[in-house]
Amino acid sequence: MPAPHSRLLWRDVTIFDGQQELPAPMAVLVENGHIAKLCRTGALTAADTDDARDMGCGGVITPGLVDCHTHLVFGGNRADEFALRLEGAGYAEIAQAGGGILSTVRATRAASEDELLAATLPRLTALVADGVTTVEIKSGYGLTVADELKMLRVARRLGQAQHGSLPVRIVTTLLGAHALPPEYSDDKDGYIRLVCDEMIPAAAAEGLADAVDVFCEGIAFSPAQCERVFDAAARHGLRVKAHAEQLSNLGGAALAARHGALSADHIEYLDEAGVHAMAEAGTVATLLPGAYLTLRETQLPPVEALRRHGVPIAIATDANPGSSPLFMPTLMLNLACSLFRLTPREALAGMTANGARALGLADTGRIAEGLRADLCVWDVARPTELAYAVQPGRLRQRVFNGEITHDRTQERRDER
Ligand code: DI6
Ligand code: FE
Repeated sequence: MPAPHSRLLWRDVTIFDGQQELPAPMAVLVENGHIAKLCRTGALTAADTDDARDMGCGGVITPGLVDCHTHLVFGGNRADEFALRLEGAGYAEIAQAGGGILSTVRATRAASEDELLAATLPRLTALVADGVTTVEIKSGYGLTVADELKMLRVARRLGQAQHGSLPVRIVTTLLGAHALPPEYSDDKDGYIRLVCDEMIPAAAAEGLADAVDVFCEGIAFSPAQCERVFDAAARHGLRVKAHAEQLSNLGGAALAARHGALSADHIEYLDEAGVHAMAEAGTVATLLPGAYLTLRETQLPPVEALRRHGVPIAIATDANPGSSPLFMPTLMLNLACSLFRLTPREALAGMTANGARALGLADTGRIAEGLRADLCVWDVARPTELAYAVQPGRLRQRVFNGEITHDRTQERRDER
């Protein structure tokens, strides 16, 4: 590890600031965990360069990637279900037969907090190695008060400065209303009461959840049930989000928007009225091309309408054992373009500035003076290349909260 240094300087770089590419050549100065200066290289003063460590020239600097929708903590895996689907079984069909999400629930309940932590670390490591500096992690495979809190505790521990944690910021979301657990198989409303009256208050009391999510779908919960969850979240001062319009159109995104949701996610089946409601509320549209690909969806999200109404679009992995066992954020940049026809600029904004917005974070996801220094330096000439080619190994340097956590140029120097 290179020694920490208080002033870090990059020159003659191309910047993608979270929304757009800035005309090169630019310089970035990081000091005390923040972006102290962003200017043309030629505009640097002696005071800027004095005593600053030279971090190199060339390449592209983007904000650290923000993966705003993951289910990273889970027990077991669903490779068998993957094989079943290849033999023709459907995702909803498997779920209704007690497999799918519920098979992960069984494995997650059976695992201890330490076991879940150990299982999650390599997945989180993969995201971090691909440039992620902020990741949202949902619960939703416990479905009892104790097991949901266990999952959230694991997520919190992964990001806290202690042995076994990684240099990444973790935002947690309580997804108690993800699936109906078998104990409540003929009492959906009873389970929703448990979520509202016990899970949300307990997670809030322990400070374990930053937001509350629901799965609004025929195979999960109705809009009326989701609304009860949103009301309970509001009573505990928690922002909401929703898995909505993934397999059908129930109006879940518009409902979430009316409750001030940070984001509505998936939204392949979203209609114009839903897009309008999201625009009115400033709710981010989080598109999840990994789930679309894995489930071989054919209904495309309404990208053109989202653009027309000015709804910010985020892109995330949805990393989970069932519908998106894909732990590679930069792949999502490519898939968002190839499958959803986003432009490379939109895809990059989706994993930086708009991803941060989907989490309610204003201090990361963008490169601007005064913001937290969460940055990636890539061995490419133009930002577009990051979405164009799926090519691991291009992350030259990673800066988390002003500290270098990964530096290939240093490794090369050390080898000599
Ligand atoms: N939609 C999804 O894509 C994930 N959850 C959800 O509500 C899938 C979770 C899983 O299949 O395990
Ligand atoms: Fe999801």
